[in-house]
Amino acid sequence: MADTIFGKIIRREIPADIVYEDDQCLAFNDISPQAPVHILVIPRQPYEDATQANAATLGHVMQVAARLGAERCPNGFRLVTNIGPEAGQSVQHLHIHVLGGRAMQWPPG
Ligand code: DGP
Repeated sequence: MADTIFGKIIRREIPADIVYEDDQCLAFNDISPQAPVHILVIPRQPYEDATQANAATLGHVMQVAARLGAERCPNGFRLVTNIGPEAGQSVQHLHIHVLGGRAMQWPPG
């Protein structure tokens, strides 16, 4: 698949505010935060979206996202992954948004 800006972050070719990493994934603050806490969790493997990732990778990034949310947002948080143009996916590398630190609306826009 095509390289993306997130591939450059993984390879440290461009800077990012990294808050967590392990052998399978990286988590960093979103450049355009939509909430006081807005972290992106991405696998090192460049799957295009959640439909392409294997279960172990998807499970791992979701687990890391949930742990980061629980650590930083004691009153609750939201995990989101956008898939495709109508959902607003702008980077074609699987990423889980961790959003929290304020009350959320439902349904999302
Ligand atoms: P999505 O719309 O679901 O594809 O979310 C992509 C997110 O990626 C969006 O919230 C902005 C963020 N983003 C895009 N480019 C960069 C970047 O270079 N650095 C960081 N930290 N975040 C980025």
